[in-house]
Amino acid sequence: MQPAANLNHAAVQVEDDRTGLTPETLKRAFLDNLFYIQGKFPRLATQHDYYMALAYTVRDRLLQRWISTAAAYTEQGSRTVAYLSAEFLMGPQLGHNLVNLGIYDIVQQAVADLGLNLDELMEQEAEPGLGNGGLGRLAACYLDSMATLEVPSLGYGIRYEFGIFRQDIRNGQQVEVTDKWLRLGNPWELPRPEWAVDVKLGGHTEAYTDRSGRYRVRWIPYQVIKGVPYDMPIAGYRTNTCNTLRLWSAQAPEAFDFEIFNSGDYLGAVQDKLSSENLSKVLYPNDNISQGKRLRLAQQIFFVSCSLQDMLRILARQGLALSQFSQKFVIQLNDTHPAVTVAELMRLLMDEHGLSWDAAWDITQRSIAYTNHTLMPEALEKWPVDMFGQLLPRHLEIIYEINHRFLEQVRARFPDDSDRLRRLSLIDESGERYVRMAHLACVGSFSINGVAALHTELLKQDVLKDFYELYPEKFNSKTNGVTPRRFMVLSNPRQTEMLNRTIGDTWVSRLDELKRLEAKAEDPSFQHDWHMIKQANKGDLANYMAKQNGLVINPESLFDVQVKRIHEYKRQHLNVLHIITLYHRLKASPNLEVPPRTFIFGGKAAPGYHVAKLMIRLVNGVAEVINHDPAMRDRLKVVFLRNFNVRLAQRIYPAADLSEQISMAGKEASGTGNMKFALNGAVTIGTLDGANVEIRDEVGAENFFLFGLTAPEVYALKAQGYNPWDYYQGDPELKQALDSILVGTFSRGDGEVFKPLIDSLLNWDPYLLLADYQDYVACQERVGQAFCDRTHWTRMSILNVARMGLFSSDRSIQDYCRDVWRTPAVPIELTDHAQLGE
Ligand code: T68
Repeated sequence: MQPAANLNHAAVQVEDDRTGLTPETLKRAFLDNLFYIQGKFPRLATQHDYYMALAYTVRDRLLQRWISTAAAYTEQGSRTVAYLSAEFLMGPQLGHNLVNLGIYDIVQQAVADLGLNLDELMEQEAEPGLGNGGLGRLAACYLDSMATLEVPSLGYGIRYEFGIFRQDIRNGQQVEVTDKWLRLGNPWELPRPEWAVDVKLGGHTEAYTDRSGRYRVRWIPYQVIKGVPYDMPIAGYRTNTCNTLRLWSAQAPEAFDFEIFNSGDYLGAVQDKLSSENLSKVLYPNDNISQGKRLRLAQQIFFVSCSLQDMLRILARQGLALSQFSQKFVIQLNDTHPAVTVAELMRLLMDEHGLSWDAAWDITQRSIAYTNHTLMPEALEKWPVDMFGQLLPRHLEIIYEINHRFLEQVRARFPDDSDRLRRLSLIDESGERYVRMAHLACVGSFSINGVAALHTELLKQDVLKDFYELYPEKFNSKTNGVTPRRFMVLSNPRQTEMLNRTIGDTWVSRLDELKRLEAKAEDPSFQHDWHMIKQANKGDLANYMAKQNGLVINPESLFDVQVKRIHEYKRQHLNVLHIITLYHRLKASPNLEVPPRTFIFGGKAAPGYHVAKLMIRLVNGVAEVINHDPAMRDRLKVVFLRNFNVRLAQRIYPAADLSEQISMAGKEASGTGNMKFALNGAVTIGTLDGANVEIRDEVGAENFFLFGLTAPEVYALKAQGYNPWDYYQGDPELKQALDSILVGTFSRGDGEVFKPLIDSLLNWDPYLLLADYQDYVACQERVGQAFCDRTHWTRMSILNVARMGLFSSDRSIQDYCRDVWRTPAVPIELTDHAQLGE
């Protein structure tokens, strides 16, 4: 796959069992770890034992970099990005670490020499699914890029005991199964109990005057919870840098164990202990919806407080003063989930470290930057003031004071504009009173960014309009990106090998170099090889679908793929309406000339989101009918792949011909799946939404299938009064498609099942499926025709890859470093710290 690592061992004399890279050393180390860590020998070992032994062998090879990196940052007091996120959707670690260390091939060889298969061992890993979708995966891509670009960074989040649920499909319906990813142990983490901190919850506050006569506030909490950090290594691609992802696990504080003795209420104390540990028990499985649950707010303050206390500890250990906080750290808030940072940093600086309001506010505002990820009103977090005050009485006081001072400023700038004050206030007082977390984030940050150009524009014009008028200088746009290490090198070895052969291998960390492929787009022999690679990848996915879904899939058919969270705004059901239409057309005209197609879906629905679950059921209902219709054999197939996660994503992108990015314009903040598909040679069918706009600009309009209303057209249509019924009555094919669902064609004759879904479309249709249907179906016809011209299609595929350089997460991170963080790179020298006296 790639040449052995350019491992900089200049400074390191020993090539021992924990660092050596010859096949002999690797094999010895592997067997040693199997024996001494797993306590197994080959005859008794399971595949999972072998996986663990290999994981420890690889981890050993990361540790020198990890420790050298930590030492360098400590010694140099390097400016560090603290990336705060409630989600890190890391995906499997083994393969990715092998790629970044540059030891994939040599380890594969060593493993094969032992009679084992690397792919099978990688399958043993339980993936850390500590995120829902795009937001969590973006955080993981950014960690990879920060390490690759040698940017000092610390990811901070929660070590959920249960990540995103596993999705099973029974009778066409989603069933959720808990994700016990830690059950067999996690070789990629090191617990650091010595750096545990306490987090307070509940109770009340008291005012007092300190010895110098100053007014102070003391918080008497109802409950204290201990946060224990677990560190994961984040290796850069072929650099010596190995940064840290620090995840907090909630535990009962030691005091509990002591009280158990004294109070005599042993079981009661154990109960309390269990309830403390509930805090980091489970990831909330909602994407783009805020539920307003107390436990969720408790999770947020828990990881935020732990992380800020950790930063203050690091600051002190490096001998820096509190006033230097914003020089040492820049805190990036990944959406509003960690927005309570603004109040907690104020509290720590004032109440625990004695700073004045003004000094604390100065530090806070200089240190925090906020990224918004959504335009969905239901995703904007707000907490009932009562609930907030019960859990965080001191933070509520601080937020009131921030609000008071903030509104004073607004009043000074916009006198007699009480409407504006109401709109800007950190407290929503229109009904039940709420704390608005996005407002807190905007006031407390020096930078506010959207995740694609269109998204940022819509934030300025709509969702955060008043803040834009107040602080235009804070606003900036940072178009998302994805890591080519995981989503090309690791997941698509065939395409990687061909790119390496054609343009060398430097594109992996300089993605614009893909441009050089353009010269090959017309070359017939290159086109042929390109096509064969796609076919081979499709063959692999076809085999997987045969095993998983028991279907015979023709790898020559057009693989038309939509994988992402299931959500009405993402419009998987628009895709389904097209499938049904095509089905009806083929039934009516069996000689219709269309290429055979395989429609592939994947994605999880939030467990409480009934319409999304119905959408899954609809896909499976349509699949059942079409896949069993002999007239559709070799023409249409519909597949729902269960349990879409990072590992499955890596199988799917390389095999896609067509990428479905069909959200209603103005709703998808950016999308990142769109980038992963195009980087793997899929052509996009999409609306002018999120980063689709920029992708189309880059790859060229002639290499992108555009359809649908634009964001301004969506606003206009809604303003003028949208009536879906008109479209239903006006288009016989659309009517036929909807009617067939309604009468039970795809639910074994049961006309009730999909009624809520169809009723909502006919009476309301908030995401304008019916308005976009005709244009979508027409666009799909053009897709079908284009696919039949293999040369033309292959050329589009090559040009898509060649022109996707902009969408590397390395470029996104460089933009953040330049415009927001001002963090210089810190190259790491490898030193041997495994010696006493150092
Ligand atoms: C996604 N947001 C955006 N949210 O939808 C997507 N929400 O357009 C964008 O590309 C991506 O962020 C990265 O910027 C999410 O994924 C959530 O997952 C989420 C989780 C909890 C609460 C609300």
